[in-house]
Order: sequence, then structure tokens, then C-alpha cells
Amino acid sequence: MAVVGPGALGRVFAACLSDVGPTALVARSPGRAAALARGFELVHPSGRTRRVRVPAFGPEEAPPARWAIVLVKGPDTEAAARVAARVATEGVLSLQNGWVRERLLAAASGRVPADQGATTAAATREAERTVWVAAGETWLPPAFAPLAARLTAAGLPAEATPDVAARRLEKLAVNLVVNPLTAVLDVPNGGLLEPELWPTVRDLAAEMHPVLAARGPLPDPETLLVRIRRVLAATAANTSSMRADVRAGRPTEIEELTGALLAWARADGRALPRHEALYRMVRALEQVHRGKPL
Ligand code: KPL
Repeated sequence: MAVVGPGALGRVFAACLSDVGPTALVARSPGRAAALARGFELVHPSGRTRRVRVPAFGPEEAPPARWAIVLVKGPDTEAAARVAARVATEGVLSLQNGWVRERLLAAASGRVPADQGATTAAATREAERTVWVAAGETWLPPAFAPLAARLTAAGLPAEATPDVAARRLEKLAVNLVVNPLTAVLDVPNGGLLEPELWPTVRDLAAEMHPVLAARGPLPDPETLLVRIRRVLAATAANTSSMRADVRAGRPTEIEELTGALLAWARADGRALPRHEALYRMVRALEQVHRGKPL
């Protein structure tokens, strides 16, 4: 097994998978791999902390593996997918945020089956500690059934299902509301449950609903709001990945999230003024904080 992308969630997946079989963590460079190979601290959702050591490699040194899971940030999709497709003999699964499916498929260029699943597992990094916030569930396309079994055995409940398109779209819907809004307001996820912010969550969800519903199966607007509320409650203390990126002066996944939504809306001839405004605010924040962490 190979996990490409040693961010918070990549570390969680690599740590769990290495408990049940040989697992390699693939980093952006040999230098980063060497630092990772020295080990990292993982805080389990139960609060238990353990030190994890997983063999780590730079992109050129990664050994062959049956499956590769891509867990990099959106802008790094192509580079990671190329590495994953080179090392994997059975398939490449992306569990990234945002809509990266077509880019993943193009970069993997048919060498092995590749597809995007969805996960509600959540994790965050606090200095060198990786905090696994929500155990979550993971959905994979049916062709990835053996990988689903391996993930479940590793303590990451996963299901291979023909329903994966619906799960992917719902996860995208959650991220489209939660990530940019928490980044712009600089609040933890649970902050959006405050009575003065909840109407904004509702308006953003309502505005994007017809555009997403035209792309695949999506719960009705009220059910979608219930699901968003559930994620916010389960990850209330969490800093969303986009808020963390903005605060650290890193590029965000706004293009893979709101950028994709706005492109679909344009194709449908629809205006999404609320999402458009959020998009511009996140882009501006990226410029302000680039290379200047808060
Ligand atoms: O996926 C997430 C992210 O931060 O990217 C959520 C579900 C919002 C958890 O923080």
C-alpha cells in the first residue's frame, strides 16, 4: 500500500494501514521523506496518543504497491497522480477534497484503474502532532472493493459502492460551504453553528444546490443542511483545511472547490453571487498571507 501525500489525513491513513500490512508514505522530496521516517505523533479520536513510524520515500524512490491512495492538496493532484500510477499495480484512489476526478484520470493516463472516492474522516496538524478528529467513513467505487476491505481492517470503515458518485457530490457540497466560510471568517468548524452564522450556511447551501443537483444524485436541500450540520458538529473544534492553509500562508483548494462550482454554474447560465464573493475573498486572503503565516 502507498499513501501519496503526508498531510494530516495522509498520515492517519498511512498509520492505520501500516498496522495491517506493509505501507509506504510518499512525500514531495527525499528530504521531507527522511524527516517523516523519523516518526510522528498521532492523537487518536479516543484521545490516545502514539508515536508512528511508517517507511517514507521521495517520489522517485517509492517502491511498488498494489494500491496507491492520493491525499495531496488539489494543486498537487497531477504530480501525485503520476507517482501513484507509477507505483500502483492494482489501482489509484483519490480521497482528496474538491473535484479532481478528471485531472486525476488524465494524469494517471490509464496505466491502472484510477478514480476518486469520498471520505468523512477528518484530521488536522498541530505542529508535529497529527490529530485525528473524526474516524469518519470512506466510500470507494466498486472496482476498489479489495482496498475497501483493507481500509476497514485497518480501522478506517470503508465501503465499495455504486453509490460513490452521490457520496462524492455530498462531500463536495459540505466542503463548498464549510471550507471557504471558515477560512474567511477565521473560525473553527463549529463556529458556523452559531445562530448568527447559520443563516449564511443555509443561503450558501441553497444557492449552490441546483448546480450540484444537475451533476448527480444529491439529497434535497433540507436533508443536505442536516448533513452539513452533522459534519460541523462532529468536527466542531476542527480547523478546516482551507482555514489552516490560509493561516499557514499556503495555496488553498479554492479552485478545486468553489472554482469548479462556478465553472459549472457558468456552463448552466446561473449566477451564484454568494459563492462568487467567497471565491474572491479567499483568493484575496491567499495573496495577503502568501508565505506570511499568521
Ligand atoms: O473536509 C473537511 C476539511 O476541512 O477539508 C471538513 C469536513 C470540513 C472537516 O474539517
